[in-house]
Parts: sequence; structure tokens; C-alpha cells
Amino acid sequence: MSTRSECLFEDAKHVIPGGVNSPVRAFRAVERNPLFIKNAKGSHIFDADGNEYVDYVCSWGPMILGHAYPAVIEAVKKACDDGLSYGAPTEKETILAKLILEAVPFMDKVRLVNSGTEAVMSAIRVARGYTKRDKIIKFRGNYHGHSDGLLVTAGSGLLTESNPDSAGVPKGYTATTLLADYNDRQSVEALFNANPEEIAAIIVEPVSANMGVVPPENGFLEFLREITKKNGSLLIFDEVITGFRLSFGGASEYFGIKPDMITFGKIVGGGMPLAAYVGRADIMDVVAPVGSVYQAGTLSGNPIAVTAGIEQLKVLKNDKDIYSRIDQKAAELEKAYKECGITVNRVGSLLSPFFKEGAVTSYSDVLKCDTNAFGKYFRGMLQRGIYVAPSQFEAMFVSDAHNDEDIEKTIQAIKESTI
Ligand code: HOZ
Repeated sequence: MSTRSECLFEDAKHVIPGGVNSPVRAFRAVERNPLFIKNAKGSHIFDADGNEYVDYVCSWGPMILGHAYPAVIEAVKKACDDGLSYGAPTEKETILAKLILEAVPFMDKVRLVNSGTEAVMSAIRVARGYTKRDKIIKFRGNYHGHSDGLLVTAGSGLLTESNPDSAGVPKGYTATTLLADYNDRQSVEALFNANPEEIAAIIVEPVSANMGVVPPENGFLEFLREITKKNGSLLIFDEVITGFRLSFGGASEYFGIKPDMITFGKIVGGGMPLAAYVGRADIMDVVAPVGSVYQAGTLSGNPIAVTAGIEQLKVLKNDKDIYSRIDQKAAELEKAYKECGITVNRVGSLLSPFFKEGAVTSYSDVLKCDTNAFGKYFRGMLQRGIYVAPSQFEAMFVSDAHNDEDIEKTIQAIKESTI
């Protein structure tokens, strides 16, 4: 007999491509049907059949405080009474912008947009407008959303589908996207040597988290900072995942590096569709209406999304111990994987077990993973009430709502699912 999730999936497939609104949700890489979700609270998520799971997807990162966090929900409910969208500025947008700048005090200005994809696409346009150069460098396996120019050897759902590029992107759109290897300085140097005074920016996930979690090797981010400075190019940190997660100040604070621009998404919106790009004043002032780089949006700075973002960031700002708590819990999970002989990478509260012998430090290492073994582990975890990302190439997110009981249950499931 079919489950309710299976029936809902069948029904969805008639009207939505693949039955999902984002490919990785279809669970194809783990050879089973997806869960359809009914609701979530704290660290737990409930499917349409009433099954309960400890959730390490956490909406792919935003729910750092856990689901339905009371202060966020209350504020959002209250804001709804005042109307859902105006398409005009509100005071709250400035409040959120100032909160973001408190996290990255070396930055001056913020633009609010709706998704990480939009934030990165816009930041790159700004970098090109500012430097008056066309080319950018991205890293193989880094994922920066689904805008045309960035769907080149990208991670996340493209890796799940075993096809790191997308059809439908004309060659010309990606001709200015140069590819380097993450953690490989020579590959970056070679591109600067071959394209003198042509590179507008390097865009990088400071911790790669869309090919599974791959940390930057010692000195790699410093190297990117130096080489961009030397060549008059900008350094853009894509902190859609790491922002407000590795610390309140994100990866730039965590690693002590000051990029020229940062993109935020996920946590910054408290679970609502909100993202941002930030930069120094001289860079950001190329954006219209001050400058000539155009970027706009009816729902940009949406009052409900902004409210959720403000409330979540206020909690993170006022209780910085959250970061040591979530890191500690992630460290316990890391230890459990190691004890089971599984390779694991962890940075703060982001972690990934890798089904491959030996260290994983690069995109080429990631590609050697045994995705069938991952699928078996995933199904084992799910059967034991633990919901992790349905792909070898995504991160596990630990939240402040995960409690000791959740962690113990997860450790037990890891032991039983990795045999
Ligand atoms: N690109 C997201 C993970 N890195 C997937 C988002 C989703 O499916 O919700």
C-alpha cells in the first residue's frame, strides 16, 4: 500500500516537473520517494504520514534556531496584520541592513533581494560594473545558485544529477566564467596569468558546502585575498550557507579575511525568501539608483521576510554562545562518524560524511565517493528517524534546537546505518 507521501508525490508529478520545486528534493540520488512534509517544530520534522524525524536538513540551512522558533513566528504573525507587501521602502529594511553590517563591520552597504541566486547574480554584475571587466573565476564544485553564468561545473543538485552543467545555457553566457580548482592555488594563478587585467572577481564559497563540506586548506582564503588585491579584482565570499552560521560574522569573521563583497541567504531571512549582498560603499554605490548597475525587485525587502530576518539575527547576535553549542553538537556527530570508519569533514556546525577512503580536500576527491553506499546509509538513517540531506553532495546542518536526546539517537543511527 502506498504511503500518503507517495500519493502526494504521484499527484505532484502531474503538475510540477519531477513533482518538486527544486531537484535535490526528489530523492533520486538515494533511490526512494521523497517525504512530503506537513509541519516542523524545533529539531523535528513531520511528514504527511505522521512520521517524525530529527531534522539535519533544516531547510538547507536557514533554521539555525530550529523550526517555528517562537519569537520569529510571533513577529511574523504580527507583521502580517499590517499587509504582506508594499513595493515601497520601510524602516525595517534599514534595521535589518544595520544588523547585517554589525556582523560584517568592514562593509558599508547592503542590498536586500529574494534568494541566494539573486544575491550572487547581482553581486557579480556589480563587480563587473565596478571593475569594468567581464571575466570571473569560480571553483569547480562550488554552487552559487542557478543563474546562467554560474551553472558551470556547479555543485549541489547538479552533482546529484551527475551533470555539473545545465542544458539551456547558451555558450556565450558562460564564456566569461573561468574555472579553477578549490584549494589549488596554481589553478588560480594560471587564470590570472592568462587573463591579465580582465578578471572582475573571484567568487568562492569560503567553506565549500555544495559538494559536501570541504574546508579551505590553510592559507587558501588568504591567498585569494592577496591575488585579487594584486590584480585589481574583487573577492566575493558567497556566504549563503556560512553567513551567520560559522559565527555571527560568518566565514569572514571565522577565518579573519575581509572580502570586497559578501552574499548572504538562508539564515539572514529567518526561513523566509530573503537574501542580501553587501560591500564597501565605493563598490555598492555603482548600484542604481546611485550608479549605473541595474538591479530591482517587487518583493525585495518584503516586510514579512525582513521581520523574520531581524528576529532571527537578533537572537544570534544576543546569544553568541549558540555557536559554541551547535559546534559542540556537530563535533559529537563528527566523532561518531569517525568511530564508524567514515571520512567526515566538519567546519563549525556544518558537516558531511563522505563514503570514500581517505581525506576529501578537493572536487576530484568528492567525485570519487561511493554514492550507492551513501544511498544505503541515507535510507538506514531515515528508517531510524533521522532526516539528512538526500545527497552525498550536501551539508548536514546542526541547529540550536537539537538536544542531547536527538544527538544520542543520531549517533546510534549512524552506528547502525554505516555497517
Ligand atoms: N540548492 C540547495 C541545496 N544546496 C537545495 C535547496 C532546496 O532544494 O530546497
